[in-house]
Amino acid sequence: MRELLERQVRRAGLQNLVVLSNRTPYVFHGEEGDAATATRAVSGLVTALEPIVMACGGTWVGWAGRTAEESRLGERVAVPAGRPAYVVREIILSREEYNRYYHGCANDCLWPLFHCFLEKAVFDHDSWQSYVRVNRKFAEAARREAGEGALIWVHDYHLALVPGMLRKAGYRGKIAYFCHIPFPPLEIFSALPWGKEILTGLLGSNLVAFHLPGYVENFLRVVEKLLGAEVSYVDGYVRWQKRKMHVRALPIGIDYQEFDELAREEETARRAAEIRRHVNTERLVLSVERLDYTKGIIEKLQGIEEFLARYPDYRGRVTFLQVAVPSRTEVQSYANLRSRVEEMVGRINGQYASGWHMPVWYMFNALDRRELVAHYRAADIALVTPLRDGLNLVAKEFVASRVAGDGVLVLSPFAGAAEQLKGSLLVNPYDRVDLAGKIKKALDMPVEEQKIRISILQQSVRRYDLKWWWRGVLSGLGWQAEAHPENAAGSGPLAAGEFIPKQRLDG
Ligand code: GDG
Repeated sequence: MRELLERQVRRAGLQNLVVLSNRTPYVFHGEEGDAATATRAVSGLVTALEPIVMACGGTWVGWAGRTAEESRLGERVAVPAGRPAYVVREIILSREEYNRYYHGCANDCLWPLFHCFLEKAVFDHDSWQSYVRVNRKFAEAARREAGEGALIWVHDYHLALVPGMLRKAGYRGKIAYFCHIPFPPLEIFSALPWGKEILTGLLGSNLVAFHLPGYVENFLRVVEKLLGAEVSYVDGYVRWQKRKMHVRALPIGIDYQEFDELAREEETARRAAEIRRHVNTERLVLSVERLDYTKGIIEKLQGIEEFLARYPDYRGRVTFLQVAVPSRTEVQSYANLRSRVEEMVGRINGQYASGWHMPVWYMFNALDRRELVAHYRAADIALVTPLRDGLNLVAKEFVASRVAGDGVLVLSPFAGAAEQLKGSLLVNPYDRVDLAGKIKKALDMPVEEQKIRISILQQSVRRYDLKWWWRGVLSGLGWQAEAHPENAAGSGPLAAGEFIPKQRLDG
């Protein structure tokens, strides 16, 4: 994988990669930015991007978890400790910026709005001003890091103004922007008081990319209506202020080989067997996600409760294991969500535990990578039921880790990944009766059918992997990128339908 990514970079003539995201993959602790004592950030963005930055080298600009009285540029640290592959350029936020830019604007306004939870979005003008200031700091840091032939690659909704700011400051090199979350329809986006500023910011890029064709269409429509720009839905571009920007749908892939190999290791198999012995159950149903309202954990627990009420034969035989990764823990509404989840787990266990059997096991922490893959292997079923999710990598990782070829993926159609993962069992996460029914269907599914479905899913996840995605980014920027025989499909303007396998099984 690494060699191939490196070859693609050489072929494109890319000399320096500067990645910008709100958070870096490392969280620094204490006074000094020290790679040896840093901890890892858990997020889909980090999982997806880090293998590329490890292979290409370059600089990753972002917040590494430290705040101070005054914001400033922090450390420049080569990571990982002992075998450095790239540099983290730390931005230290002031406490005010942390509260306003990060929580007030990014978490409380843009995150709910882009996920279509309009009623949760808070529009605070002071927070917006802070967002503008922090975006400027990121833009300045990026300019300092980028030399000749560089690509500045900006990620996610926290930094939407950066491309436009770079252009305004006279930067002429290539800029790409990737949005990891959904892009909302015009009717929702129009509620944002600073919508035009966000669009102007994004259009500083040469390439703006989203996971799905539907998000691309929403974006083009918004640009057309709010800015009056010329757009092409067929060829995927925007013409505006004498510049042409390409807009693509490029759903992120995972490093399939890494998950496959890790899952096959003896140590992982041994650990998976150990997990099964500990849980001591006939059937194990797994969920893994950050504790966030978009992930639908409450609704899923309601479905589990309904399942146990409706199908008494399964009581004492099925265990649901919920791994909830701590996220935005200092935000009151997230703390409230955690209390509600824990209260529901307690209630379900209180009602349905029998003997030593607990129907729901719950963990509020992150697992390390091997442990995560061991859990993917140990489970019979993965329940991935977000209310709305840009893509969802957990679903893909579960599929890649099923090295015995069995298992069932129960998936919400509101996860972007559902467009690619056609062998999954689709469920409406808002409907507890459907959830209960699909859990039963998954438990009753014959192994032969499981194997057909997993094999279809694996073909798709393997083919549209991380290399495919990176090649799509490079070619979207007009660079020749080397195809790999395994995933040689091109990436058209909207890539619509291209990544949807022909074989289908009904959910
Ligand atoms: C955003 C978008 C989009 C989870 N628990 C543990 C752990 N993880 C890793 C998984 C996976 C990642 O975190 C989660 O990625 P998701 O894609 O599921 O979700 P978000 O964090 O919300 O990601 C999402 C993604 O960006 C990429 O564009 O798909 O829609 O919301 O990789 O493996 N990793 C470890 N221990 C855990 O306990 N080590």
